[in-house]
Amino acid sequence: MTLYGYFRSSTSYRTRIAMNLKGLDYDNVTVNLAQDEQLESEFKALNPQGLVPVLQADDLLLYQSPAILEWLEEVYPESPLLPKDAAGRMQVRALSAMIGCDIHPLNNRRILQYLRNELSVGEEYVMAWCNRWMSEGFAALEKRLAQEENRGKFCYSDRPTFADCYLIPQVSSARRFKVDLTPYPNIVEIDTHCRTLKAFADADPIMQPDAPSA
Ligand SMILES: N[C@@H](CCC(=O)N[C@@H](CS)C(=O)NCC(=O)O)C(=O)O
Repeated sequence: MTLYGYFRSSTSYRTRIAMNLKGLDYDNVTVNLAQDEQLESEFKALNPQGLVPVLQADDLLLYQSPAILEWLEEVYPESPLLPKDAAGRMQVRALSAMIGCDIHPLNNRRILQYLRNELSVGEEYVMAWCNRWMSEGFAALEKRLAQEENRGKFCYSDRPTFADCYLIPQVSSARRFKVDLTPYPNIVEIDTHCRTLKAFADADPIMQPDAPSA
């Protein structure tokens, strides 16, 4: 399989974590978002939305990371990333959607570039925008995690699920935008635990071939 992505893209990062947790091998193709390669016709032929990730699996071209994760779960059921019971699956998908639908899209590059370049919003206010939506999203997520009776070492139970694949990249992004994480002890605890695991560590942006060397 070939993953078209970018080292710092949260949606590529969540896909890498899921693939690593399932022990799947894949090649990386870099789509450099900093150089707007996602908008070039060559990439738009793969995904007319001009968004990474895209996963090529034989003659299948998969797009939209939530759909990619679901496909991986169906086709590679070993090391499941969803609980066995319907209520558990609902909970994991809901926690994932809190991040994937309601936090990440507001802070995506194209949104921030629009604020900067077309609305002439200064960097200080761009940071404030990101902080606002990440903090609000994390506050609700923290409450959910604190109340979740099935919370274990991970967001749900003692096994990693989709929710952890979504959470860890979003925490990375929050750190990059200097969001204060002290009000979210459950989130920080899960993040700290996940980062001790190879599947998560290998998916980290700094470990990717397109990451700038230190
Ligand atoms: N819902 C899509 C969102 C994909 C997405 O937003 N990708 C970002 C990187 S994390 C991107 O390609 N951004 C390019 C841009 O904003 O121009 C998914 O989950 O795959």
